[in-house]
Amino acid sequence: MKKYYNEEFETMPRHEMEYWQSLNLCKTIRRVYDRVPLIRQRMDELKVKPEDIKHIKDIVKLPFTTKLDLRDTYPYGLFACDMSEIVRLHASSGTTGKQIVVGYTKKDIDIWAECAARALVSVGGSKDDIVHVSYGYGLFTGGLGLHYGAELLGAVTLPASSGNTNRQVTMIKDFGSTILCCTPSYALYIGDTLEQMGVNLSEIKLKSGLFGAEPWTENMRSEIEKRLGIKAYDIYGLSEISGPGVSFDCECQSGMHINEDHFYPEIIDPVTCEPLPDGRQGELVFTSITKEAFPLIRYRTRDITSLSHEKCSCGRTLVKMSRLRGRTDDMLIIRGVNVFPSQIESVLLSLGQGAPHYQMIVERVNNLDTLEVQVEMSDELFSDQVKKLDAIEENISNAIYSTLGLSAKVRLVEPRTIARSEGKAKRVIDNRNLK
Ligand code: DLL
Repeated sequence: MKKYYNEEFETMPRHEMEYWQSLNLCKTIRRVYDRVPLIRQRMDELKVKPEDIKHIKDIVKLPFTTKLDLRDTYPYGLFACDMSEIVRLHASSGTTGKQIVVGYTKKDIDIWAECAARALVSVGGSKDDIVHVSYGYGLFTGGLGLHYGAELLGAVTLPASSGNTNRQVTMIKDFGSTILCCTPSYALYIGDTLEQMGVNLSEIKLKSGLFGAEPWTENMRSEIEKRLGIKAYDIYGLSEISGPGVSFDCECQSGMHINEDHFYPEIIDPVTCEPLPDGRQGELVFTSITKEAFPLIRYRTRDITSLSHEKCSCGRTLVKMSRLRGRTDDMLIIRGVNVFPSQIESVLLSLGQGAPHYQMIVERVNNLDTLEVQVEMSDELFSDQVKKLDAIEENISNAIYSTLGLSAKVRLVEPRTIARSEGKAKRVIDNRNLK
């Protein structure tokens, strides 16, 4: 069985990788400067010409791109090729404003498929697998991204899409799916459904899963591994850069290798925009150095992570990014305390109380923020002894206070009462009407 999909690039020595990146950055900058008016204007303002970019390290001379730029140039303003060369469009809805539209040429699609295939091989996939794709198909990149990766690998590709969870379980069992691809919250939902349908783990052949598209935690990883009897791996991507496969976990499960021969990463301080060294958490910035249709230059993802160039025992030399901490924009500030939903999730899972289904409800009462955390009880916990429930709520509330310094009202709710998501989970309901 292959250990790498593309050994040459996945294990490339650093100096060769830098040479490749430099070459491709120069080509991309020339292309973008000639074809994308906004970037040309920004570079002219900074007095940077394409010929000033000779090495990948020169990237710091270039202007940043933000989501606002994508909205302002909607729909095709940042495309760097003719529409006749585009073979696919994807779009991301986002929570506010216009959606953003991303185009791919045939070559862009081939590269994306290879990135997804690298991820599948990294989690033990081969042409002998049945890859069950339960990410949504459509404008969202999850479904089609892994679909093309699995087909490129020569695996049996099952385009299950999301939804109809009983049927998903039946397919997993009857068709013998071996690799599951979906959001981590949906993986847990599938786990619940397996249990409810009385399907035993010995009746299914799943061995691993590629879970991403939303923040999750190490505790959630253990929970999925236990419930589905598999190894659970993280996969990252974003519509603007490429769908799933921008980076992926390897067998070490200790950070995701970035396909940096296509997507060059930097970490910056989100306030000062200064580059940060390995190990420091900050905002992830990507430059797509091989894209034809939609090459973004120093795109600020708003995702928070850190990079590591340390040697990985899987043999890959591709730089690793740590599990995502959240986004600069899903960080809630509640009574001055910065809170990421993933921190609440960690607390809940570390207590081992309640199923990892929760929702945070933020209100503003008399100018004061309040946080209520609704936690769904597991069936075992479900009990009508009010005293016991009170004690559990208090215990969770204390743990949130001691970890985050934030007092929260905790309310246990009955099993299966928090709306399940078939895609990205909605963890926060913010009723504060903040601008
Ligand atoms: O979520 C692409 C994708 C599909 C990735 C399937 C992985 C698997 P968007 O809808 O554009 O694209 O959302 C991108 O989702 O900026 C992150 O904030 C978040 N995200 C994606 N993967 C992860 C992950 C797809 N593994 C946004 N962990 C990104 C945490 C993730 N957050």
